[in-house]
Amino acid sequence: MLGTLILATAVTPVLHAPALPLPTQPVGENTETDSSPRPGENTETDSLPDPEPPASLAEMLTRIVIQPERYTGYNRRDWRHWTDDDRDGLDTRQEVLAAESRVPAEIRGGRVRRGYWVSPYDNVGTNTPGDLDVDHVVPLAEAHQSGGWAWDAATRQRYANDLVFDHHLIAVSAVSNRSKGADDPARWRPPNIDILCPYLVWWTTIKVRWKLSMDEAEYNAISRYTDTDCADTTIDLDPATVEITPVIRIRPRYPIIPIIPIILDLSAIPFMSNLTTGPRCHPAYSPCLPNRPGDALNCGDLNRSQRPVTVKTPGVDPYRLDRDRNGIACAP
Ligand SMILES: [Ca+2]
Ligand SMILES: [Ca+2]
Repeated sequence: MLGTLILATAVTPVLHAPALPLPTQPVGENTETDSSPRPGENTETDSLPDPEPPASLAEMLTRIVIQPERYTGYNRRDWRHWTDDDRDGLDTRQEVLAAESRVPAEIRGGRVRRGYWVSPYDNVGTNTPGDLDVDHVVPLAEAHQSGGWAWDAATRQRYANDLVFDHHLIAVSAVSNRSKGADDPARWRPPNIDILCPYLVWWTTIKVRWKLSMDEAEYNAISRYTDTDCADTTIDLDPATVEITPVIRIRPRYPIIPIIPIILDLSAIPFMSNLTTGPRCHPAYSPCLPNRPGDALNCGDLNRSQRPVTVKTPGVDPYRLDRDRNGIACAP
């Protein structure tokens, strides 16, 4: 990855993880199992100047706009990820795995087959890529609700595949990533205490780079560490921000329905029928999950209040959340 951002601490290095024994089990081939603000409100923060490196966490936070987040309209499919932008045969996930392996990664057929990784969230080591998720440190759902809702498709794709900042995407144990879900630091922080300050700096840096806002609880959860635990954690930022292309489009979200003087049965009109009878919550799940056509939701899109998910009827699981088919999915 192109490392233009460097994490440093003035007193105690905090980025390294304790040495762990190398797992000794053989690595089988192909073991990888991929595993609000009001509408129209502008979240752009173009007026902010780029920070001068190095910046402390407290300084980084001064560049953040605090405002309510927008919890509607997110669809993971709008954020095209795992592209191969440099056309070298490795998609973004494979690029991250190859870059973060602590030994030279074995690559065949466009996939990383073997290496050695230590998941920073929980200090778990593995040489099996299938044990790992490549995590968006600021999840796609969080990016959507804190400003990405206004971006065009190309900007979302660049965000979803950002390899410029080394800590935008990181390889972590699938278990730790599932516990994180789409939570921000108000609700989830890594269990490995050694990585807490770097994590908060990565999180804040990503929000600054991509001009994303924070909600008040999120901001407060991070700022409580700025003068104590993380006071000495700094980051070099050069360059700071990326180009954001908002969707510049002023037109109604739904087709304009001509005014009909007398409508006795709205369900006779297909579009109106959807509006009047379509359930907001997907009928297969409890608690309420958004009702979207197709496979358009995964556990990483859910907030803590939405997990665990109960599959009401065994086997009826359109989003394929319940991998072990026990009726409970996305357990924290
Ligand atoms: Ca590539
Ligand atoms: Ca948030």
